[in-house]
Amino acid sequence: MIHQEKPTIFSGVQPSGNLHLGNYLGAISRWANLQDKNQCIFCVVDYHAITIKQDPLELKKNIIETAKIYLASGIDPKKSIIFQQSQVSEHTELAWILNCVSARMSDLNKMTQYKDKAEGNENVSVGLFDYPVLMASDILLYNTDLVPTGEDQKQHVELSRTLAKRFNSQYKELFRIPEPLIERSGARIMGLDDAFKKMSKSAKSEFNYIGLLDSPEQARKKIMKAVTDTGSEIKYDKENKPAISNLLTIYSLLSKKTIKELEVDYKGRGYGDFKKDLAEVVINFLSDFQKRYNKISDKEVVSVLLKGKKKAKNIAEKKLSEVKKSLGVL
Ligand code: AQP
Repeated sequence: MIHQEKPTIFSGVQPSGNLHLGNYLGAISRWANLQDKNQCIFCVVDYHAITIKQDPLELKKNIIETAKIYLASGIDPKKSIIFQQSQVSEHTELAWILNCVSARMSDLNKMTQYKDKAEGNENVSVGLFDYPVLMASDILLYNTDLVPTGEDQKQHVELSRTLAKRFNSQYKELFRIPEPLIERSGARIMGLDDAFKKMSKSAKSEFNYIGLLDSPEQARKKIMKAVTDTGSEIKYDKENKPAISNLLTIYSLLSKKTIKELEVDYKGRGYGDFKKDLAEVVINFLSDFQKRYNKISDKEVVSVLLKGKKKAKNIAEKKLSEVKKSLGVL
């Protein structure tokens, strides 16, 4: 049995640029509230980002930007460990071991995110296919209890559970079985240009997402151009009004008004009025967020990541050596 005082939380975001409201509302904004009652570990998962081609200079900039977004969102390095995945080599080492002893082709063939990203193209990297195994090793190295994520990552957390159970039953009870932590609201923010697909950094059009670093003009333009549904009623109805339901969710989460209150406020008013007000709410949020973001220097971020690396490595090394012993390679 592994004893720990506080539950351990692990989560991460890929530094693939253009972090958006979906990443914020579905994941990062929830993290700060978890810091007091849990041991929190937040990772900039750069080795996940390279499953898709990245420009080296852009990637370097995006790693700093992502960690800065964590800090601007209230993640406190005195309470939580913040680090860069590639700097703790135990992640890739454990991924290889899990690839060999726990993961099966049939498991990975079921992963819907791979299917969405590969879009039937066989000429994609093996890393893109194997991404969920690296994610499992990220989680399992730290005795994680809970993984706060958006809904799109639920299947990957479930795979982590399967891989951990297989290893534990075949070798030794070394891995804690993690649970996904998914909030009801905001877990799947949809694209502004297509309410049937999730908001995504790698979307083909910038009108799909509101970037956390977008200017007020960009944000306003994107909201005003957002797709709407037939009819003119402002009503939450995911089945028949997916676009307005998505905009209502964003409005509610950023304004702290309930969806019911918003429906009452906008009764008898059209989409135009609603979008104008939503644009203001989003711009206010971005302005506050960016004020905090702009106060943080790159130097400060580098120092936070270095300190975080030492703490993370300390935990990861111990777990990996136990794994290696049980495999017979140490
Ligand atoms: N649209 C979304 N709504 C709610 N949560 C979301 N997340 C992502 N998109 C939404 C959550 O954000 C966290 C970080 O995601 P990621 O960077 O690891 O990659 P992703 O899930 O693949 O997100 P993107 O934005 O679609 O990135 P790209 O386009 O680079 O793949 C996760 O917790 C995720 O659930």
